[in-house]
Amino acid sequence: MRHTPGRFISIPLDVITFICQKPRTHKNNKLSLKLNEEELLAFFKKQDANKDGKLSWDEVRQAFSDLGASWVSLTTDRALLHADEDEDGYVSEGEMNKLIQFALKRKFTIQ
Ligand SMILES: [Ca+2]
Ligand SMILES: [Ca+2]
Repeated sequence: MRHTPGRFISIPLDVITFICQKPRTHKNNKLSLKLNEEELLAFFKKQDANKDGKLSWDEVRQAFSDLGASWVSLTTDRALLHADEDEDGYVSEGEMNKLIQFALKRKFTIQ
């Protein structure tokens, strides 16, 4: 026998297509729940990485990224436009409520 069969596994094209199109799941995909106001507040407070009591653009961006938002940077821009009333570039504790209202409207869930 001159040709030994190859050892590669042939994968049907539709399986490959399925794998490629499968949305990336969050690392902690134990539960998927819609967040209420209180949970969002707790969630956003946790995003204050440098503990200065306010959320920077990067911290808000990370929050929306964790929430699985699409167009994360654009969403962050919109969120800050909505929440950052004194336009200092940060969402302070007093402005946090506006950020939550913004997030609530978009019905984010944690997965
Ligand atoms: Ca901060
Ligand atoms: Ca502000």
